[in-house]
Amino acid sequence: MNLPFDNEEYLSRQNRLFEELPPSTCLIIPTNDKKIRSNDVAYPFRPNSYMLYLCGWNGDEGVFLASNISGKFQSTLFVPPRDTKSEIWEGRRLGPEGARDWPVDNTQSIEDLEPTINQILNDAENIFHIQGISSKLDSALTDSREILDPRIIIDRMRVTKSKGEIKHIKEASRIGTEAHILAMKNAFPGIGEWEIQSIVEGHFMNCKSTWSFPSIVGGGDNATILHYKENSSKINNGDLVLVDAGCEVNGYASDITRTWPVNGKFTQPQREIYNVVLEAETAGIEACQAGAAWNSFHIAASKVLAKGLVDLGVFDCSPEEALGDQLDPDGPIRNFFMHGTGHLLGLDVHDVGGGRKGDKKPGPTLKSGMVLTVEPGLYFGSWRNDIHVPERYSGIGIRIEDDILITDNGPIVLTDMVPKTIEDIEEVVGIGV
Ligand SMILES: [Mn+2]
Repeated sequence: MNLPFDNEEYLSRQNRLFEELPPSTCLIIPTNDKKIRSNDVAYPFRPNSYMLYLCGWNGDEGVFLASNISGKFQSTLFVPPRDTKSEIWEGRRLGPEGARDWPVDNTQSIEDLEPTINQILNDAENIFHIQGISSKLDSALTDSREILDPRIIIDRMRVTKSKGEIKHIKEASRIGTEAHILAMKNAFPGIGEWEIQSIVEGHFMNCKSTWSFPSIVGGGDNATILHYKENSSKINNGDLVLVDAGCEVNGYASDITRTWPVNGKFTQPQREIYNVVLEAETAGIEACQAGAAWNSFHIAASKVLAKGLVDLGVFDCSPEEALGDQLDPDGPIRNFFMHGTGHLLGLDVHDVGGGRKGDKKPGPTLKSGMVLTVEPGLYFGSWRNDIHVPERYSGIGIRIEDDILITDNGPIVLTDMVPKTIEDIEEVVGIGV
């Protein structure tokens, strides 16, 4: 057995959660369902993050069940039973016997889950369960009373990372850093976006890691599509390429973006926009101070972008007018900067805890131990016909993204080894070809 954390860490998470749950509660956390890709082939399996967080079970079936009925805390992990016939095809199973080392009081066969749940539904007053993860469990629990959602509590716990969690995020940042540098070194005019993707993801795989989200590799205008996923165009001499890619270590993500000229030399207009985004990113990172409000780094970065675009003549107004007068900048700047400036990072690349545009919850006040991304960008899609796109910058899309650890002594950039200044980038691009 080789879990990413020692049992004490898992047990303390379970304890902290139950300290906030009412007495006579039964908590049921399933892992993700297997998903069919086509016919009888499944998509690569990714365990559910809440399951990983609470007990580390990473198998493709399993349910974590814990209760505090009559003041007695008890936890059980239900796992697939040993079954030679199935193991011949799908791989060896631990079975309940082999899973005994996991941070739970008991292990049982998943086949015993239903009778156990029925019993516990009788005994417990409150049922906490995350719906929408396992369709089987959702339907098994439909006829019971009101289902309560434990995520409000667990998400708050997940926002601040432990030393062990930070170690895994640092490792994901390190591998991601290497992958981005490899891509820069081996690029040349005419390279396919998919070839850059293969360099990046090949390195992830080489490091026994995997992507934390499908990699975005967009050359020229494709960089102006925020979640571009085709990665199927060749990148022309003179174009920039935006690479937004990160990997996962023990479930913990990195998320890095760099934008660079595929021929190793920025043009003057590219330079102008790049330096505005870089200055905005620097200001955003500087604003990541413990105690600051969640949107401080968004406002700091947006202010620099607005001023930069006014100075470049993109806006014929004051920076304040370009920014808009809301706390969450929503002025004309949003024509060219449409997304938030960052998000929490952890077991999910867009981690739980709030703060994303459209989230019901505002983001948390910044605190030591939080990890987040800072990623301002400017996008001048030549295909936009809803707004006026200045000719000089048409076809330029630039985003710069780093992973930031908040500490009481200021922000630490976990991905600061990826070249970022124009000088450093021009020195690296193409030197491996
Ligand atoms: Mn991101």
